[in-house]
Amino acid sequence: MNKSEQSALDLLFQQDPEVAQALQQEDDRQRYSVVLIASENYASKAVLQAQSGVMNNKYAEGYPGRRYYGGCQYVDVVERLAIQRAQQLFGAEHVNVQAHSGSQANMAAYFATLKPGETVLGMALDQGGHLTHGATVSFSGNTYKFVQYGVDRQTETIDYDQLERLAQEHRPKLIVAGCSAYSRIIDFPRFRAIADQVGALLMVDMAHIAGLIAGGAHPSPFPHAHIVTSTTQKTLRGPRGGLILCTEELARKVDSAVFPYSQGGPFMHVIAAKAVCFGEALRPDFARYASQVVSNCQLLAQELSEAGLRLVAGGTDNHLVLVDVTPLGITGRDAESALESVGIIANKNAIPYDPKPPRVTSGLRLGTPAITSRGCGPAEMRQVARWIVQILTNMGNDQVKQQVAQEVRAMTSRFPVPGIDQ
Ligand code: DSN
Repeated sequence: MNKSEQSALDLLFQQDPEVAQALQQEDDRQRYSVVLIASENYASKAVLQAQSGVMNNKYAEGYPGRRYYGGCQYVDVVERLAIQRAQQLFGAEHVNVQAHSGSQANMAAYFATLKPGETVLGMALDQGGHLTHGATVSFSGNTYKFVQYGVDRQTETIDYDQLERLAQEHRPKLIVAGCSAYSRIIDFPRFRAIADQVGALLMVDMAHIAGLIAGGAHPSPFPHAHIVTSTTQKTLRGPRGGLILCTEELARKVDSAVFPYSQGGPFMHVIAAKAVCFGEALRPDFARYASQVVSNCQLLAQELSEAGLRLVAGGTDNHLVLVDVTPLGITGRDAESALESVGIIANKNAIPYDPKPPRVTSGLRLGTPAITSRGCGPAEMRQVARWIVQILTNMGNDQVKQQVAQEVRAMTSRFPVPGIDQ
């Protein structure tokens, strides 16, 4: 923390010690944890600075050059920069950077392409999809007629033949590709071919893999998708927020589905931070980071597999790996909490065809974006895999826990925290 950041924190401690203390504790928690949540990352200092700046104060309904408030000349600059940089990064015809989150980006994408009650194909949440891809507890599953596809029981990879059959049978208006717990490459050309067979539009929710796509470590959904949604905080390593990219043909519908249809004033401070994030992702070192995220994850997966753990879909091509912990005689919930007790932070996750409920689960989702951003490489991946195996095969052994907790503390102390130390 530099001098001016310290004095800002001191000021907050004087004015609101309870909030300041929680911030300080969260800072420490992030510093001394091995963060393996696949959707989390460490944003840079530049991203955090833009996001906490004066643009927080500005109302700017509308779009650059077409606002409903005065005083928008500087927020126009950052929104135009964010749009241009995202276009360059992903090769999209049109970009909307105003969606407040991934779920709101998906909501706007549906509003732009569907009428209530129309049929959509989406991947089931318990097979690796997302709440907003048609789960009945989400607006998506209630507003539209979602038909859910999933993975093959044997290979645990997307069952494209089933997808094709469902498309032929239900003639959807839209097919949604994209996942929150799927470790293999998504075949976007195959999705598009199936969409074309039935005259559907193809939407890709690339939230989890956006940073890999930007860095060339996963095939791009362009030019296959008609509309692409994302968050900016996951592998892309930006501020928390949403993003929509689409063809020129859908541009007006997408913009009006965001504002005025589903949102009011855009978060201009977040849009400024998105511009910084896209600028960072355009640099050559971002491609190195993206490729390291994948190679770190593959090494972690290989080490876990060699130690006897069962990996869903047999391994990984991306930033996450899903471990079936049932052969160890434990649940995902047990695994999450045992690892947390030694400073390794991951999340329980349903595995395909999981008989256990979502608050228990049979799986553990592990991801490498955050530890890669901290500079960890092969040696640390081997070490992290050893710790995970030690903890999960010695549940309730306090001596093992104490030893691993000390080693976690020692390792995390050696790696600077992006956004906090550098
Ligand atoms: N909650 C996010 C995740 O962890 O994958 C998806 O929105």
